[in-house]
Amino acid sequence: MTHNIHINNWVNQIKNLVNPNKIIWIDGSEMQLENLKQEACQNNELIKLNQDKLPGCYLHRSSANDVARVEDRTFICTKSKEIAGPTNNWMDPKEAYNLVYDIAKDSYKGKNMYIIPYSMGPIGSKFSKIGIEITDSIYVVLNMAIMTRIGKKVLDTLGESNDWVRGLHCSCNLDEEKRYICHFPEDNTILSVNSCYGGNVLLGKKCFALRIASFQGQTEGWLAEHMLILGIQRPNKDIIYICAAFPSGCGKTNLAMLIPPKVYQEKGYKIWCVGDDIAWLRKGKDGRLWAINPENGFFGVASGTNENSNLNALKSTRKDTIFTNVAHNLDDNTVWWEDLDKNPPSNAINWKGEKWDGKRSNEKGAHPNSRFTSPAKNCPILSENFNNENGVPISAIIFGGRRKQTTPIVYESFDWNHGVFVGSIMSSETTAAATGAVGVIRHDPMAMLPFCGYNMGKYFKHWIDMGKTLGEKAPKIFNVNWFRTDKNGNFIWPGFGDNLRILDWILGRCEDKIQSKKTPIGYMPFNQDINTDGLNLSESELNELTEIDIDLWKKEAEETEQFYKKFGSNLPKELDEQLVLLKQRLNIS
Ligand code: GTP
Ligand code: SPV
Ligand code: MN
Repeated sequence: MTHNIHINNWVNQIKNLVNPNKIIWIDGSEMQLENLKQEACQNNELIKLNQDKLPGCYLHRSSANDVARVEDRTFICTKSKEIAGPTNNWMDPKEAYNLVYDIAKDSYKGKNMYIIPYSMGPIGSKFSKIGIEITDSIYVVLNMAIMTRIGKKVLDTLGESNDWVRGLHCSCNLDEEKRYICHFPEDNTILSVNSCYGGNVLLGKKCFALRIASFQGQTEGWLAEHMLILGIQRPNKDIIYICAAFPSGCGKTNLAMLIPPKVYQEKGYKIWCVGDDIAWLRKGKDGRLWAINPENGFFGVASGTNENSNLNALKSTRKDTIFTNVAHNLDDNTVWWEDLDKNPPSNAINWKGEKWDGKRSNEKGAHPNSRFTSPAKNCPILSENFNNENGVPISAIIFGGRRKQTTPIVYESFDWNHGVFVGSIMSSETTAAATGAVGVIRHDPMAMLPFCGYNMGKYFKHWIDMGKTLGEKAPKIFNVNWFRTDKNGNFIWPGFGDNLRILDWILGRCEDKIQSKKTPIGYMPFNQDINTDGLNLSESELNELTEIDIDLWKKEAEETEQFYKKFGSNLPKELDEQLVLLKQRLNIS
């Protein structure tokens, strides 16, 4: 399908390795995708759902041992361990190629080899980058067709160039012990074996658009971040765009598609979604920071998504969507997940493929990390700038995590370097998006711990340098926490749509319209500046949300000091200085 000699050589090399039955180039045509859906239904890889209620929708169940990203089996394979840094698993590239090629050898025997040309970002935009993924899984092809821009036109745009990312995925036999997700940022290559799940195998997403792209961004002067992008429209004002980095399962999709509370709707507030997971950020011609969403769809958490929490996300899933690991309602051939509504189906199959009575069973019908893959164009509030090849200008960057204590609902950094510090000291509870224990607090700087493709000390320095490049035009940096709990363990803040009340304060600060309180950790709102109209939130609850417990923060500073030690001389001096300043403000001698 292409004359590009680099691609054809690589395809040949991989063909000889994996030994497929047949090679199929994915051209992006509706007909080809339709045929693949039919074939997947015949193989039981997909189940066709009720086409009246859910047109174009399918259900997929992954293997029970393969339901989330595997961070302990994800590797950055660079010449030296130091390039990968202390927060990544590292493997010597030669060793990694040998190991993975050995597993991949002949693994396509009797199977088809699908070649997917895809673009991260609008095809042809100077912000965009191209990848080729080879896979033996129709499920992967169909998901990539939703999540990225695919097909022949991508190859036409690439022409003879060798500037593209190689990605090989082999399902093999889903052996956990032989599962490897290996990245070779020095040769723009990704190898993924023995998984068929989301972030492990949709190689355009976390593997390319974050791990490889963050490495590219460091050398080329831009940032690849685990961030949503949204626009906020207020009456008689220009739309303001912001980015927010929260760890996996901590509310990006929900914030990106937020529905304003009634009092805000009445005033004319509207939210426009540009992206829900990944942002590529660069300095624009006007000197400001501009962002594009490199993806073309949403791979969102299904569990918990409902009419009240996120109607826009729910609506996005009503057509042309692939559901993974949700419950199958046999009565009407639709899907169900926990908290979709209060009426679980009795006659159903759970995510494991077992008979399941939702009214009686104590087990969950959907996996907590069950997902929907929906085209971005389904989103009722998709921004008109979604396909804009220049992206959108960013006025504020927000960091945030899932913390029961310590971190207040919102605070603002004193300046860019302090903002980088605020991002670097982020900690958050782990969620079901990755295998391993859930609810464990860990450091997750900028929500990039599992996704930074190089030494995080150098990554912090790159952030500091971006601030220097942007100067006066740099966005303000904030931190939020929707997840503070009371003594009974209940969330104090209502969250979801009401998060707009906090965004509103943030915009006021960006416009220098609202006064703030200076605290040891940053600028904070006065209670009267948080609009609580229509909320059932007492003054004392608001005080709890904005409380700074100095003892807990002293612990936080000590923790940070320990964490920073990992980076040795790669930690930029600016962050060391920020830590000293924080300790001074907290009166730690
Ligand atoms: P990934 O796709 O894994 O990157 O996750 P995400 O960051 O997009 O998180 P998502 O918006 O899917 O939310 C994950 C979980 O957090 C869901 O169960 C939501 O119901 C819950 N959640 C999201 N926003 C809020 C909030 O404001 N308050 C509370 N209490 N829960 C929230
Ligand atoms: C995440 O875990 O942050 C996700 C899902 O967005 S995955 O694509 O599996 O990485
Ligand atoms: Mn994510």
